[in-house]
Amino acid sequence: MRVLRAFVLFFCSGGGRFESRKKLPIYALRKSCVAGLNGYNLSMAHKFDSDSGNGTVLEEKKAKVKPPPMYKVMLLNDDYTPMEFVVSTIQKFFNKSREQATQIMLKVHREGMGVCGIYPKDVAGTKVELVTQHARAHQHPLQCTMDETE
Ligand code: TYC
Repeated sequence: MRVLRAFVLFFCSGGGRFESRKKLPIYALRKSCVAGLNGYNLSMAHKFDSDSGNGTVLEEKKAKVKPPPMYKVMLLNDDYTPMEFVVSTIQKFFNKSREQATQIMLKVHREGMGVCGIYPKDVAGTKVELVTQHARAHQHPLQCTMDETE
């Protein structure tokens, strides 16, 4: 390990192929190499490497990554679709047990609407399409819709 570190330090301080990066302050390159060798904080190495050569080290930006918007996929009640068909549909497309599917179906039947699952937009859209196709293929008017969560 010591030999390897000496070897890397030699190259990083301008003795090797890194000559094209000579303008970077040597301490920065050394630090980045040692950090890499020791196996911690590789992102620090990145930070030092981003030194543009005039001694100015750019500050790291805080990552502002929002989670993707999520969508509820819901079934609506109607007077014609058989309860059994709704239960089997929920099981098939929303990966619910028979008991869970029955509870969701009864909620829709009593309250007019019920949530079958929450997914990213593309997945939710696909579920709505597949459930609607499935219902139409069996001549049922079952309605499936989606809505962004708060
Ligand atoms: N109301 C229907 C009936 O009495 C059952 C039903 C439940 C239909 C849920 C749609 O999303 C639904 N046969």
